[in-house]
Amino acid sequence: MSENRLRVAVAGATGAVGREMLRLLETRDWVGEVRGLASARSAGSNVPFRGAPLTVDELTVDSFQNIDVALFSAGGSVSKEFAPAAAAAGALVVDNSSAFRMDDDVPLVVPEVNPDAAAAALQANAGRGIIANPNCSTIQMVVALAPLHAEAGLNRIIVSTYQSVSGAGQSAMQELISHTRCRISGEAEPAPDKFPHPIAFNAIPHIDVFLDNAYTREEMKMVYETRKIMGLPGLQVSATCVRIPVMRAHSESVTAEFDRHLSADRARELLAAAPGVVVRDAPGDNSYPMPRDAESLDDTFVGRIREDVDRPATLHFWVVSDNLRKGAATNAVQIVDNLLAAGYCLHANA
Ligand code: NAP
Ligand code: 12T
Repeated sequence: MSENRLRVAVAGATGAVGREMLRLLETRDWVGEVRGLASARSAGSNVPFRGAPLTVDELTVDSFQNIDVALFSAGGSVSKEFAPAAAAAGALVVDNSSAFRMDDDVPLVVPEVNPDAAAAALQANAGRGIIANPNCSTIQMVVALAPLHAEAGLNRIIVSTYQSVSGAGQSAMQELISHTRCRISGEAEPAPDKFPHPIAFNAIPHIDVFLDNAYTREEMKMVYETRKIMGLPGLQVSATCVRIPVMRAHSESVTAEFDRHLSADRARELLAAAPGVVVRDAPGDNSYPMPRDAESLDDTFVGRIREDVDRPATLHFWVVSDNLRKGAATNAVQIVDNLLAAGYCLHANA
């Protein structure tokens, strides 16, 4: 078996997402040798893997010799610079950044929604050897919407997000901790660094940069990525993305308009049977999804499912998932799981 295992590189191994990827790779029996890569700053440092320290190497164009699968999570500019080299060296790249998501010849994949799209990356003539992992906020929303769309035909989404600080990386998590401490002890807070305003005890309706249309790039990612993953170019989507002082797991209030009537009971039934979804919807018991309950889990949790007060084909619900897990590392690793289960050989130079 060991010679059949895949050699895996994690670019961004010291980051919030990269560490989570390593944790998941420990659980997969297709994983053989693992290489941890980061910038020159972290070269020589260690990250935990399989109960031992894994030495981190500097990411260079030569890092991907004899690598079968390269998981990238080191930012868009790093992906643009190094992912094509990794693919050219024979590795299948699963990229977590936004660098390639909207490229026509790069599949954007959520296994519960469009699993068959991934194989296009492996086509000898057309594939670029790169699969893009969608934005965290988009992933958990489409996981919940896909089973409802299959039944009732989705035509419009209005979504507001309540996003955790870990989406902005490890140093953003430190900023929430240190600013919260200052705020409680009465010390002066340092100037915000990872956020445009102090994040402690706050809610900031601004994630990523503002665009000319007054939406943020994070909001427009939800528009374009949702259309691409669901294969619905005409789907109407409007998003408001808000950062809140939560460490892990994003929450979303979703309003979904359908072509046909869909009752809340039927939606609950469909979601309960859907892969990767857990319904937590018992208001009488104060049971609904919350970020603290979703931490370090792979599922997408849905609750507060209810019919619109006025419109018969509109539902509202609340969806929560760990952005570092299903929103990033889990989805990326599941893409590889699925290709292997479908019988694809992912060995470089095979
Ligand atoms: P993070 O905690 O700040 O970690 C960044 C990682 O990238 C670190 O390992 C860092 O290594 C590495 N890195 C930075 N510059 C580098 C360079 N020039 N060369 C090589 N490595 C470099 O950030 P994160 O939250 O893990 O996010 C990383 C990426 O994942 C971003 O692209 C982000 O957009 C994406 N992301 C995607 C999702 C999603 O929705 N799918 C969710 C969260 C994040 P050092 O230790 O050397 O600095
Ligand atoms: N700005 O993968 O700040 O496109 O929470 C993910 C998370 C971009 C992305 C964030 C971001 C992405 C964030």
